[in-house]
Amino acid sequence: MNSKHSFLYNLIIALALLCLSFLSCVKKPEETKGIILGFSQIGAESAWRNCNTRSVQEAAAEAGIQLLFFNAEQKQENQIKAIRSFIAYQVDVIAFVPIVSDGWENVLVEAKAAEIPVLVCDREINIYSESLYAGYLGTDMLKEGRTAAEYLLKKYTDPETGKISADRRNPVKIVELQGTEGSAPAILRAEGFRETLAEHPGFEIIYSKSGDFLRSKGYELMCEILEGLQDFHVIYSHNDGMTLGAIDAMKERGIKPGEDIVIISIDAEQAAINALRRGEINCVVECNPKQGPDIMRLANSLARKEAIPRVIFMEEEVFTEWDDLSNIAPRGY
Ligand code: GZL
Repeated sequence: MNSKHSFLYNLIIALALLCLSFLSCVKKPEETKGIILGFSQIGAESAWRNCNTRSVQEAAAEAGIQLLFFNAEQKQENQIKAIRSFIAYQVDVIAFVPIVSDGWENVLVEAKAAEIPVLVCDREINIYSESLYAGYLGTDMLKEGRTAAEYLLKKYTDPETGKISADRRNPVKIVELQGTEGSAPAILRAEGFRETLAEHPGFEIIYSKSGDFLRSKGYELMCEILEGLQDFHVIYSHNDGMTLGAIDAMKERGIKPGEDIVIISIDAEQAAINALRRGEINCVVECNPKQGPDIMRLANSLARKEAIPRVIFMEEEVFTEWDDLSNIAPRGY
């Protein structure tokens, strides 16, 4: 980020804090009963993320919580700046979605020194001491990877014999579109997928690259793959945005997604469920973005100095080509 952008970002934070200070001075006493929650969101990279943001903002309003919300525009440095501003402003609780797993030690030591509890949301972090944050609320991404692999094993299992048709001589060749490098979803979805396939030598990941959870990059990677690779049988994509971009590239070349190539995707945004219903995706693993109400409940507990569970996973399910897809409720993202 160049110095001009950095200056602008700092200015935005300063102005937001100034406005909040002014508002908290002029608000009627009964309106300032709610706690002040500082929330650092990573950006707006996908429909999933935008729903996650809406969920946080709507739940804060519903709970009467004063939300100091900063969008980091996909930069960890902006998240660290925002958290430092929350500390300076002495918010009651800090919550953030760590864009990547590493690099949070220093700012979390500062929050601990300021005695402000921190809730890690959506993506997990790698840190030497769990005492530096109060707890994690998000989705079980290792399980999401395992679920994707379990679908694939079933897809290639002969229902009569129960035997898996893929073997070393006839391997199933897999292309993986990974999420943001260094992020918990990219790391854990890859790990869960691989560990589940590990004892089945007939499944080979022949290509794996990061599309940064972006539809545009999913399209670019698939163009690169289709122009370069010989043949492959499966796409395992870490989010629906990249999947939909890849499908665009396949259709431009007359390739039938879901028929010529088996497609497994994660998130379960509406567009992916619609593609599943059209037979263009074969399996959609849900990743639940509607974390706002739970975040507010936990923030209020932390503000009351109550302990919270170390890890809380959101409820989620999986939708496959074999299911009755008619009764899936509108996704809202
Ligand atoms: C997963 C979340 C991921 C989604 C993407 O919990 O962090 O980030 O799978 C989003 O769609 O961009």
